[in-house]
Amino acid sequence: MSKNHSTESDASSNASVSRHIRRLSNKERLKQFLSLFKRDDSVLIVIVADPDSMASAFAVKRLLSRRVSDITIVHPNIIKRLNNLAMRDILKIPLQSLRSIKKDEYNKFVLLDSQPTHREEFANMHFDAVIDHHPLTEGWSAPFIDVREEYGANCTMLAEYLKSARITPSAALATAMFYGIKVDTHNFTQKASPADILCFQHLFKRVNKYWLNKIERSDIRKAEIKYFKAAFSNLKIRKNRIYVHIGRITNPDILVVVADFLTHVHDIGWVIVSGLSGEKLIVIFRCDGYKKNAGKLAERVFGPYGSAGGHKESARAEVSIKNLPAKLAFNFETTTLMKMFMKHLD
Ligand SMILES: [Mn+2]
Repeated sequence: MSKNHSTESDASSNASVSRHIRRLSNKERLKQFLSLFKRDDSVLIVIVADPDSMASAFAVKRLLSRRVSDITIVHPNIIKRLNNLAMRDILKIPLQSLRSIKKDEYNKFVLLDSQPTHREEFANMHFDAVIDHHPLTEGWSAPFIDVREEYGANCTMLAEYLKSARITPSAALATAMFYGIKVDTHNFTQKASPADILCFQHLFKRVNKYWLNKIERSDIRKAEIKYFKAAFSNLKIRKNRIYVHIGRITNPDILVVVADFLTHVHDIGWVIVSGLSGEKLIVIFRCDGYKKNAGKLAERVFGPYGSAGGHKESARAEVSIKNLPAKLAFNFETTTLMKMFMKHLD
Protein backbone atom coordinates (compact mmCIF):
# COMPACT_ATOMS: atom_id res chain seq x y z
CA MET A 1 0.00 0.00 0.00
CA SER A 2 1.46 3.35 -0.99
CA LYS A 3 1.51 5.93 1.74
CA ASN A 4 1.77 9.67 2.19
CA HIS A 5 1.14 10.68 -1.39
CA SER A 6 -1.06 13.70 -1.63
CA THR A 7 -3.36 12.35 -4.29
CA GLU A 8 -7.12 12.52 -4.42
CA SER A 9 -7.55 8.77 -4.07
CA ASP A 10 -5.32 8.63 -0.99
CA ALA A 11 -7.18 11.50 0.59
CA SER A 12 -10.49 9.77 0.09
CA SER A 13 -9.15 6.40 1.27
CA ASN A 14 -7.83 8.12 4.39
CA ALA A 15 -11.30 9.50 5.14
CA SER A 16 -12.89 6.14 4.41
CA VAL A 17 -10.45 4.23 6.67
CA SER A 18 -11.35 6.65 9.43
CA ARG A 19 -15.07 6.31 8.71
CA HIS A 20 -14.83 2.53 8.77
CA ILE A 21 -12.97 2.50 12.11
CA ARG A 22 -15.44 4.97 13.63
CA ARG A 23 -18.30 2.59 12.95
CA LEU A 24 -16.71 -0.30 14.84
CA SER A 25 -17.58 -1.18 18.41
CA ASN A 26 -14.94 -0.34 21.02
CA LYS A 27 -13.98 -4.03 21.17
CA GLU A 28 -13.63 -4.39 17.39
CA ARG A 29 -11.62 -1.20 17.18
CA LEU A 30 -9.23 -2.43 19.86
CA LYS A 31 -8.90 -5.75 18.05
CA GLN A 32 -8.03 -4.04 14.77
CA PHE A 33 -5.51 -1.78 16.49
CA LEU A 34 -3.80 -4.68 18.29
CA SER A 35 -3.73 -6.74 15.09
CA LEU A 36 -1.23 -4.23 13.67
CA PHE A 37 1.43 -5.44 16.10
CA LYS A 38 3.60 -8.58 16.38
CA ARG A 39 5.73 -9.93 19.24
CA ASP A 40 9.08 -8.80 17.86
CA ASP A 41 7.97 -5.30 16.85
CA SER A 42 9.83 -2.21 17.95
CA VAL A 43 7.22 0.49 18.32
CA LEU A 44 7.82 4.22 18.11
CA ILE A 45 5.03 6.33 19.61
CA VAL A 46 5.17 9.91 18.35
CA ILE A 47 3.50 12.87 20.06
CA VAL A 48 3.75 16.64 20.23
CA ALA A 49 4.24 16.62 23.98
CA ASP A 50 1.43 18.19 26.01
CA PRO A 51 -0.61 16.69 28.87
CA ASP A 52 -3.20 15.03 26.63
CA SER A 53 -0.66 13.55 24.22
CA MET A 54 1.65 12.39 27.03
CA ALA A 55 -1.28 10.64 28.71
CA SER A 56 -2.28 9.08 25.38
CA ALA A 57 1.25 7.79 24.76
CA PHE A 58 1.44 6.45 28.31
CA ALA A 59 -1.83 4.59 27.71
CA VAL A 60 -0.70 3.08 24.39
CA LYS A 61 2.56 2.00 26.03
CA ARG A 62 0.50 0.18 28.65
CA LEU A 63 -1.80 -1.30 26.02
CA LEU A 64 1.12 -2.72 24.03
CA SER A 65 3.33 -3.77 26.93
CA ARG A 66 4.03 -7.51 26.79
CA ARG A 67 2.62 -7.57 23.24
CA VAL A 68 5.66 -6.16 21.44
CA SER A 69 9.40 -6.26 21.97
CA ASP A 70 9.91 -2.60 22.87
CA ILE A 71 8.14 0.76 22.94
CA THR A 72 9.68 4.24 22.79
CA ILE A 73 7.82 7.53 23.13
CA VAL A 74 9.27 10.53 21.28
CA HIS A 75 8.34 14.18 20.72
CA PRO A 76 9.74 16.78 18.31
CA ASN A 77 8.94 19.79 20.52
CA ILE A 78 10.87 21.09 23.51
CA ILE A 79 8.83 20.85 26.71
CA LYS A 80 8.98 24.24 28.41
CA ARG A 81 5.83 24.41 30.51
CA LEU A 82 6.68 23.55 34.09
CA ASN A 83 3.36 21.73 34.61
CA ASN A 84 4.24 19.43 31.72
CA LEU A 85 7.75 18.82 33.01
CA ALA A 86 6.27 18.08 36.45
CA MET A 87 3.78 15.67 34.87
CA ARG A 88 6.56 13.84 33.01
CA ASP A 89 8.78 13.59 36.09
CA ILE A 90 6.21 12.87 38.80
CA LEU A 91 4.32 10.25 36.77
CA LYS A 92 7.57 8.89 35.30
CA ILE A 93 6.47 9.05 31.68
CA PRO A 94 9.50 7.92 29.65
CA LEU A 95 9.93 10.53 26.92
CA GLN A 96 12.75 11.08 24.47
CA SER A 97 13.31 13.75 21.88
CA LEU A 98 12.59 12.69 18.30
CA ARG A 99 16.07 13.84 17.29
CA SER A 100 17.75 11.55 19.81
CA ILE A 101 16.59 8.28 18.21
CA LYS A 102 17.22 6.45 14.94
CA LYS A 103 13.97 5.87 13.07
CA ASP A 104 15.30 2.81 11.26
CA GLU A 105 15.59 0.96 14.57
CA TYR A 106 11.79 0.85 14.67
CA ASN A 107 9.34 -0.99 12.47
CA LYS A 108 5.98 0.27 13.76
CA PHE A 109 4.97 3.91 14.10
CA VAL A 110 2.03 5.32 16.02
CA LEU A 111 1.02 9.00 15.99
CA LEU A 112 -1.20 10.24 18.82
CA ASP A 113 -3.17 13.46 19.37
CA SER A 114 -1.82 14.81 16.07
CA GLN A 115 -1.80 14.12 12.32
CA PRO A 116 1.03 13.77 9.79
CA THR A 117 0.11 17.16 8.30
CA HIS A 118 0.51 18.95 11.65
CA ARG A 119 4.28 19.16 11.69
CA GLU A 120 7.11 19.15 9.19
CA GLU A 121 8.92 16.41 11.09
CA PHE A 122 6.01 14.01 10.44
CA ALA A 123 5.70 14.63 6.70
CA ASN A 124 8.13 11.88 5.62
CA MET A 125 7.18 9.37 8.31
CA HIS A 126 4.87 6.43 7.57
CA PHE A 127 2.49 5.82 10.41
CA ASP A 128 0.80 2.47 11.01
CA ALA A 129 -1.77 4.03 13.29
CA VAL A 130 -3.01 7.55 13.90
CA ILE A 131 -5.33 8.20 16.84
CA ASP A 132 -6.41 11.81 17.15
CA HIS A 133 -9.22 14.23 18.01
CA HIS A 134 -8.33 17.16 15.74
CA PRO A 135 -10.28 17.73 12.50
CA LEU A 136 -9.31 15.07 9.95
CA THR A 137 -6.86 16.48 7.40
CA GLU A 138 -6.20 15.23 3.86
CA GLY A 139 -3.06 14.27 2.01
CA TRP A 140 -1.82 11.36 4.11
CA SER A 141 -2.84 7.82 4.86
CA ALA A 142 -2.35 5.06 7.41
CA PRO A 143 -3.70 1.51 7.74
CA PHE A 144 -5.37 2.41 11.03
CA ILE A 145 -6.96 5.84 11.50
CA ASP A 146 -9.14 6.63 14.50
CA VAL A 147 -10.01 10.32 14.39
CA ARG A 148 -12.91 11.45 16.53
CA GLU A 149 -13.22 15.22 16.43
CA GLU A 150 -16.05 15.40 18.95
CA TYR A 151 -13.79 14.16 21.77
CA GLY A 152 -12.53 16.86 24.11
CA ALA A 153 -9.39 14.86 24.89
CA ASN A 154 -7.48 12.30 22.88
CA CYS A 155 -6.70 10.27 26.00
CA THR A 156 -10.45 9.70 26.52
CA MET A 157 -10.28 7.58 23.35
CA LEU A 158 -7.31 5.69 24.75
CA ALA A 159 -9.12 5.17 28.06
CA GLU A 160 -11.84 3.41 26.01
CA TYR A 161 -9.21 1.18 24.41
CA LEU A 162 -7.86 0.28 27.86
CA LYS A 163 -11.34 -0.45 29.14
CA SER A 164 -12.07 -2.73 26.18
CA ALA A 165 -8.77 -4.49 26.86
CA ARG A 166 -9.86 -4.92 30.49
CA ILE A 167 -6.78 -3.08 31.68
CA THR A 168 -7.11 -1.18 34.95
CA PRO A 169 -4.85 1.88 34.77
CA SER A 170 -2.19 2.34 37.45
CA ALA A 171 -2.42 5.45 39.64
CA ALA A 172 0.20 7.15 37.47
CA LEU A 173 -1.62 6.37 34.21
CA ALA A 174 -5.02 7.33 35.67
CA THR A 175 -3.60 10.63 36.95
CA ALA A 176 -2.02 11.32 33.56
CA MET A 177 -5.30 10.75 31.69
CA PHE A 178 -7.32 12.69 34.27
CA TYR A 179 -4.99 15.67 33.93
CA GLY A 180 -4.94 15.33 30.13
CA ILE A 181 -8.74 15.58 30.04
CA LYS A 182 -8.75 18.54 32.45
CA VAL A 183 -6.26 20.48 30.37
CA ASP A 184 -7.73 19.77 26.92
CA THR A 185 -11.30 20.56 28.00
CA HIS A 186 -10.16 23.56 30.11
CA ASN A 187 -11.79 21.93 33.11
CA PHE A 188 -14.88 21.11 31.04
CA THR A 189 -15.50 24.75 30.13
CA GLN A 190 -14.60 24.08 26.49
CA LYS A 191 -15.23 21.29 23.99
CA ALA A 192 -16.05 18.13 25.95
CA SER A 193 -18.11 15.10 24.91
CA PRO A 194 -20.23 12.85 27.14
CA ALA A 195 -17.42 10.30 26.69
CA ASP A 196 -14.92 12.71 28.31
CA ILE A 197 -17.24 13.18 31.29
CA LEU A 198 -17.78 9.43 31.69
CA CYS A 199 -14.08 8.76 31.45
CA PHE A 200 -13.25 11.51 33.94
CA GLN A 201 -15.71 10.03 36.41
CA HIS A 202 -14.36 6.53 35.82
CA LEU A 203 -10.74 7.61 36.41
CA PHE A 204 -11.51 9.72 39.48
CA LYS A 205 -11.13 6.96 42.07
CA ARG A 206 -7.73 5.90 40.70
CA VAL A 207 -6.18 9.37 40.61
CA ASN A 208 -3.44 10.25 43.07
CA LYS A 209 -4.59 13.71 44.20
CA TYR A 210 -1.22 14.68 45.68
CA TRP A 211 0.51 14.10 42.36
CA LEU A 212 -2.28 15.91 40.54
CA ASN A 213 -2.04 18.94 42.85
CA LYS A 214 1.70 19.13 42.49
CA ILE A 215 1.45 18.96 38.68
CA GLU A 216 -1.29 21.57 38.48
CA ARG A 217 0.46 24.00 40.77
CA SER A 218 3.98 23.77 39.38
CA ASP A 219 4.06 26.81 37.14
CA ILE A 220 6.65 29.12 38.67
CA ARG A 221 10.41 28.66 38.55
CA LYS A 222 12.31 29.60 41.72
CA ALA A 223 14.21 32.18 39.69
CA GLU A 224 10.91 33.76 38.64
CA ILE A 225 9.67 34.68 42.12
CA LYS A 226 11.44 38.01 41.73
CA TYR A 227 9.01 39.02 38.96
CA PHE A 228 6.19 39.11 41.49
CA LYS A 229 8.13 41.72 43.44
CA ALA A 230 8.47 43.76 40.25
CA ALA A 231 4.80 43.24 39.46
CA PHE A 232 3.61 44.39 42.90
CA SER A 233 5.76 47.50 42.93
CA ASN A 234 4.96 48.51 39.33
CA LEU A 235 1.24 47.83 39.18
CA LYS A 236 -1.25 50.63 38.77
CA ILE A 237 -5.00 50.45 39.23
CA ARG A 238 -7.23 52.80 37.22
CA LYS A 239 -11.00 52.37 37.42
CA ASN A 240 -11.44 48.62 37.56
CA ARG A 241 -8.29 47.82 35.61
CA ILE A 242 -4.89 46.63 36.66
CA TYR A 243 -1.91 47.56 34.49
CA VAL A 244 1.60 46.21 35.07
CA HIS A 245 4.78 46.37 33.06
CA ILE A 246 7.13 43.88 34.69
CA GLY A 247 10.22 44.82 32.68
CA ARG A 248 12.72 42.39 31.24
CA ILE A 249 11.85 38.69 31.58
CA THR A 250 13.49 35.47 30.42
CA ASN A 251 10.35 33.42 29.76
CA PRO A 252 7.03 35.08 28.80
CA ASP A 253 5.07 32.31 30.60
CA ILE A 254 5.57 34.23 33.84
CA LEU A 255 3.43 37.09 32.45
CA VAL A 256 0.54 34.65 32.14
CA VAL A 257 1.04 33.44 35.72
CA VAL A 258 1.10 37.02 37.06
CA ALA A 259 -1.92 38.05 34.95
CA ASP A 260 -3.95 35.03 36.07
CA PHE A 261 -3.03 35.73 39.69
CA LEU A 262 -4.23 39.35 39.43
CA THR A 263 -7.62 38.28 38.07
CA HIS A 264 -8.33 37.05 41.60
CA VAL A 265 -8.55 40.65 42.82
CA HIS A 266 -12.12 41.63 43.68
CA ASP A 267 -13.88 44.21 41.50
CA ILE A 268 -11.29 44.08 38.74
CA GLY A 269 -12.57 43.76 35.16
CA TRP A 270 -9.32 43.96 33.22
CA VAL A 271 -5.76 42.80 33.86
CA ILE A 272 -3.08 43.87 31.40
CA VAL A 273 0.46 42.65 32.01
CA SER A 274 3.48 43.30 29.82
CA GLY A 275 7.14 42.39 29.74
CA LEU A 276 10.16 42.60 27.47
CA SER A 277 11.63 39.41 26.10
CA GLY A 278 14.51 39.95 23.69
CA GLU A 279 13.38 42.57 21.17
CA LYS A 280 9.75 41.91 21.87
CA LEU A 281 7.12 43.51 24.01
CA ILE A 282 4.69 40.81 25.13
CA VAL A 283 1.32 41.80 26.54
CA ILE A 284 -1.12 39.46 28.26
CA PHE A 285 -4.79 40.43 28.52
CA ARG A 286 -7.33 39.04 30.95
CA CYS A 287 -10.89 40.23 31.51
CA ASP A 288 -14.09 38.90 33.04
CA GLY A 289 -15.69 38.77 29.57
CA TYR A 290 -18.78 40.69 30.66
CA LYS A 291 -19.45 43.15 27.82
CA LYS A 292 -15.72 42.96 27.13
CA ASN A 293 -13.59 41.30 24.50
CA ALA A 294 -9.90 40.82 25.23
CA GLY A 295 -9.08 39.55 21.73
CA LYS A 296 -10.61 42.60 20.05
CA LEU A 297 -8.97 45.04 22.45
CA ALA A 298 -5.57 43.40 21.90
CA GLU A 299 -6.05 43.75 18.13
CA ARG A 300 -7.15 47.38 18.35
CA VAL A 301 -4.26 48.50 20.54
CA PHE A 302 -1.40 46.33 19.29
CA GLY A 303 -2.58 45.06 15.91
CA PRO A 304 -0.97 47.99 14.05
CA TYR A 305 2.46 47.07 15.50
CA GLY A 306 2.58 43.27 15.41
CA SER A 307 0.62 40.13 16.17
CA ALA A 308 -2.30 40.51 18.56
CA GLY A 309 -5.49 38.62 19.22
CA GLY A 310 -7.21 35.95 21.27
CA HIS A 311 -10.52 35.08 22.84
CA LYS A 312 -13.21 37.00 24.71
CA GLU A 313 -11.58 36.54 28.12
CA SER A 314 -7.91 36.17 27.27
CA ALA A 315 -5.60 37.53 24.63
CA ARG A 316 -1.99 38.19 23.83
CA ALA A 317 0.06 40.62 21.81
CA GLU A 318 3.67 40.27 20.67
CA VAL A 319 5.22 43.26 18.99
CA SER A 320 8.75 44.18 18.15
CA ILE A 321 9.66 47.13 20.35
CA LYS A 322 11.18 48.79 17.26
CA ASN A 323 7.73 48.93 15.65
CA LEU A 324 6.30 51.10 18.43
CA PRO A 325 6.34 54.90 18.07
CA ALA A 326 9.71 56.12 19.39
CA LYS A 327 8.21 58.06 22.31
CA LEU A 328 6.53 54.87 23.57
CA ALA A 329 9.42 52.50 22.91
CA PHE A 330 11.85 54.68 24.84
CA ASN A 331 11.80 53.62 28.49
CA PHE A 332 8.59 51.59 28.36
CA GLU A 333 6.93 51.39 31.77
CA THR A 334 3.51 50.83 33.36
CA THR A 335 2.37 54.40 32.59
CA THR A 336 3.34 53.88 28.93
CA LEU A 337 1.20 50.76 28.87
CA MET A 338 -1.72 52.71 30.39
CA LYS A 339 -1.33 55.50 27.86
CA MET A 340 -1.67 53.03 25.00
CA PHE A 341 -5.11 52.05 26.25
CA MET A 342 -6.44 55.55 26.96
CA LYS A 343 -8.04 55.99 23.54
CA HIS A 344 -9.57 52.52 23.64
CA LEU A 345 -10.96 52.20 27.16
CA ASP A 346 -12.99 54.95 28.77
MN1 LIG B 1 -5.45 16.78 22.62
